[in-house]
Amino acid sequence: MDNCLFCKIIRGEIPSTKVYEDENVFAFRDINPQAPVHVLVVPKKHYKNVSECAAADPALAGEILKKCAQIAQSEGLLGGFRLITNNGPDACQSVEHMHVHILGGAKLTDKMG
Ligand code: DGP
Repeated sequence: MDNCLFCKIIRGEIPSTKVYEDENVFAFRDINPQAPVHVLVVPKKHYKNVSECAAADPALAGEILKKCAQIAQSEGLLGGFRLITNNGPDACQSVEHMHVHILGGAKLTDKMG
């Protein structure tokens, strides 16, 4: 996707603070962190949201969850962490490239919506 922000980050055309990369997955720090640790985990292949990714490639969707757990561990989030994926306008998804937020590093609020 030529004009997708996260595709540009994956290609290195826009700088980011990379946390993890492999053949299928890229992870980087959120530009506007909502917690002491705030990492975005994205598939390298462009899917607009988790609904599209899970329908087209459920193995990749599962792999992303596995990588989220591994990254949370490597970030030292031993006391717990939260995964969020905003899917569509009612969830205020602002970047239409599937991504999972990893939030942690402090006691998070119990309010999620
Ligand atoms: P969402 O609202 O779920 O679509 O989250 C999109 C996130 O992307 C938001 O938390 C801010 C982050 N973000 C937007 N632009 C950039 C950028 O250029 N670099 C980085 N690292 N993060 C960005």
